Amino acid sequence: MQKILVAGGAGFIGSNFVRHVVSNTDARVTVLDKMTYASSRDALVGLPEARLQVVVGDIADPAVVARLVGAHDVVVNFAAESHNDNALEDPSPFVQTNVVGTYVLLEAVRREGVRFHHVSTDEVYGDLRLDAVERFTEQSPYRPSSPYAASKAAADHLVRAWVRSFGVEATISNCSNNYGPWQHVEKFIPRQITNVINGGRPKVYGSGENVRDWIHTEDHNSAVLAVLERGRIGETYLVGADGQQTNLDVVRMILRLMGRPEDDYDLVADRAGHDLRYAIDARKLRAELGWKPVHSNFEEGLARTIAWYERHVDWWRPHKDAVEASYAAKRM
Ligand code: NAD
Ligand code: TDX
Repeated sequence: MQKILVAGGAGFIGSNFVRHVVSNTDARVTVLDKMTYASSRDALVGLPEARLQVVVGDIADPAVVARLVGAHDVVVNFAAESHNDNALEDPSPFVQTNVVGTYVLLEAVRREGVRFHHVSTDEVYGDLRLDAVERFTEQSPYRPSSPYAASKAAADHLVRAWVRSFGVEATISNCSNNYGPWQHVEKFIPRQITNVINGGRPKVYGSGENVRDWIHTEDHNSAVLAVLERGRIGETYLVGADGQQTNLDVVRMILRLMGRPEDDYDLVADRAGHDLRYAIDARKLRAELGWKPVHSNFEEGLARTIAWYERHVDWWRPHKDAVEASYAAKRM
């Protein structure tokens, strides 16, 4: 694995993956990123120039993709429109990037015979009941509930079909909710931390009883690298770190860690079609590839994430007002 093309490498998880690869392998990395509102050049600053090249371009643009793919040994696809609330406002970029973009990458790796890894989400499996202990496995049926999840599910199906029909050497990982540095302030945990830093209150959708299975983004990326290096072609690996929490419990933890009363939050309008619970059974990844998370204490990881947002006000503040104005217009 000498040269890796990382699509979406300027986003929250993709940029962390680039750092992980530079620190843990000898590979050279090319980032292909459209530099949407969700990207950040700052997240790639400080990496050695000899190891990293950044190309601004769209994964759905066949010419750009064709020019790059053949010059690499591996393509990893993090590029996506990633925020559920945006997909409910306008699904079109989700279909374009997540479905058509993945198709364009698949056609290029098919032509060039290049190894492909596709980064996906547990949301393709729909949701689980709150009062059950069941978790998603690699055998769970696809049952996406939201436009975002449906677009990711469509992309997964394309990858599987390209493996079976064309012999493309691909793997897929489906991960649970990530947290950590460089996550956009539109997302749940950064939104609440930055609300508190700004002297405001966390905003919890609906009853706050919805459950998400949190994993630190560094643990997600060590899993992606393990799948790239040791995963079996054609296989899917679920990635999760046994981090189930209700949204209310996360908000109370943030408030406590930031020295505010635990009931100092607002319940706001619920998200349409809001998935109740996600939970990952990652036994295949652990047993087959020997992967394990290092950030197993969620409260510690959250405290470090809070400290990071406190130190990086200059990075998130320019985006904060617009994000909050858009939520306020929806009473969220
Ligand atoms: P993000 O929104 O922070 O970053 C996405 C990146 O993709 C941005 O840099 C953006 O500019 C780029 N991009 C968007 N459209 C593009 C296009 N057409 N061409 C090239 N680049 C484009 O997203 P994230 O949270 O880092 O998620 C990365 C991947 O991981 C996504 O595929 C997402 O579905 C998946 N995932 C995310 C989570 C999570 O909790 N955030 C969990 C599981 C899986
Ligand atoms: O202000 C908020 N208040 C709130 O209660 C926001 C922004 C969210 N929420 C709730 C909705 C969810 O139950 O918090 C939970 C997490 O919300 P998001 O951060 O929007 O994440 P989610 O919709 O669960 O999807 C995330 O995980 C799976 C990522 O955004 C996806 O890209 C990934 O695939």
